[in-house]
Amino acid sequence: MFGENFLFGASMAGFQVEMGYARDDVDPNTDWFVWVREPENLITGAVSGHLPEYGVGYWNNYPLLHQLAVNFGMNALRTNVEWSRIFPNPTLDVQVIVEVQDGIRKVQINQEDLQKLDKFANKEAVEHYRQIFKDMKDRGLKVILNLSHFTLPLWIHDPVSVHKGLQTEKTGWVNDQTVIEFAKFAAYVAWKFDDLVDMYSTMNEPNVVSQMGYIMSRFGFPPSYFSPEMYIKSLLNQAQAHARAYDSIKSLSKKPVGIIYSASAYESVNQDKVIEENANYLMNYLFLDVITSGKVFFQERQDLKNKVDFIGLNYYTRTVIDRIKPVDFGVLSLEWTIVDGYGYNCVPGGISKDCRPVSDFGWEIYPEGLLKVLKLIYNRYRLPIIVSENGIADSRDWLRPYYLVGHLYAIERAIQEEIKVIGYLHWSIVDNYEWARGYHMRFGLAETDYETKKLTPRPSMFIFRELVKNGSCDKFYRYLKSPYEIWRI
Ligand code: PGI
Repeated sequence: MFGENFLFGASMAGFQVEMGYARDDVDPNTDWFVWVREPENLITGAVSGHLPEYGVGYWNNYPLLHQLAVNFGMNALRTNVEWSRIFPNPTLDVQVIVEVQDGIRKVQINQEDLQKLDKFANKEAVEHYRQIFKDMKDRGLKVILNLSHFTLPLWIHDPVSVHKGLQTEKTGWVNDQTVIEFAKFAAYVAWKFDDLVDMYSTMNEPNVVSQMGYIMSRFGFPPSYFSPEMYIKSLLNQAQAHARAYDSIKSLSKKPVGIIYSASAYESVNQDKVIEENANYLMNYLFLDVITSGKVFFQERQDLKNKVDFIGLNYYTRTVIDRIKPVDFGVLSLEWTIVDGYGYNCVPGGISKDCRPVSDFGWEIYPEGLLKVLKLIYNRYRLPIIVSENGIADSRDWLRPYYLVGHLYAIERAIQEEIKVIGYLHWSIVDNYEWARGYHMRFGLAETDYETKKLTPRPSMFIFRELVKNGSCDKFYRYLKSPYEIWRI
């Protein structure tokens, strides 16, 4: 049983759903907006050629989407405020007190600073977001508000210059100043929206932002510039930005503040515990360790300690690894690599090397991995966990019913084992703009007709509603035996 207060809902991100009518809903001021129409990226195929302004149109049709959530048993929705909409222009001139000593230890933002920030803010956007969150609340939905989901304002990040190796100050999370600006933004958001918010998270998947930005260009993320130094720097700056934003929000709000983190189950091809532990540490723990224990490599930072009230866990699939001769990247050395044919690295629509079904994106279905990761993360941090993303690109809704039941079953098992899982947010409620892959990937419980903006529930959305109503997967156990035995332990 999931329990009475269990949060059942869906997650979205501003950039992926807001635009749709190519009119008053367009926000041209993010790195991603520029990135997906950059000629070089279009020619190399790094991006799809689809444009976000022909998307879901949530900026205007949010009541429709909120009602859809309510109709299908949801009691919570997660989205984010786009930093670029609130502050389309630099906030650098609002000078605040900053304590720097081997890192940014404190950013103090007082009432006067907030008043100053108010002058820089786009009031229309603030008011519009307030209407959106008020509508959520009016319909009885909990508002889980995230502050940063992949996009950065253009005045902070010029992804094309970074990609080309040109000289620029606008290096996003690599620049220390971004930490300070983010703390200001966080304070401003808490100041303006706190009465409408139930839970905050500071950022979505900082690990993915760094990994896709500076190590792996396969997913077409900005700035796609290979640099292990920038990878580490951007990761540590996001940890600092999280901690400073946590402080900012806490100075104005009593609501819980967490972080959303993408974790995967790392499994080696031949039970090599050493590399599994190694990969787990680097990919799953390192970042969360910094903001819980304050340990940054060999240093201890009191100012980064105990800065999370809950962990939002995004889980999609596992990662299978194998040992290699250590590769030296200067700042880090790796003795494992990812094996094709499993996890995120499968043939779209095929089956994995383990004979498990694979999504349209090429991601293997592996729900046992969610139970594994929940155990690992809970045992290490002892913080409440909300599964803040989980879903599948499946335009035919052919595998989603099994995916859904498999993963909710994993959560039910975790709860039985006294792991504190407080909610499940599906990715996503409707099809939306899948970053570099545009509209090709359909992650919605409901189908989006991008021409008419009509949202049509898929069969799995009805299953979702049944699961919520029953408060358990009991009625759907037979789904675990198909297709190809989705649950094996
Ligand atoms: O791909 C589906 C979703 C995105 O639409 C969300 O914005 C993002 O938070 N998703 C999957 C992941 N993260 C998100 C898992 C990690 C990942 C990110 C990018 C894996 C490959 C590429």
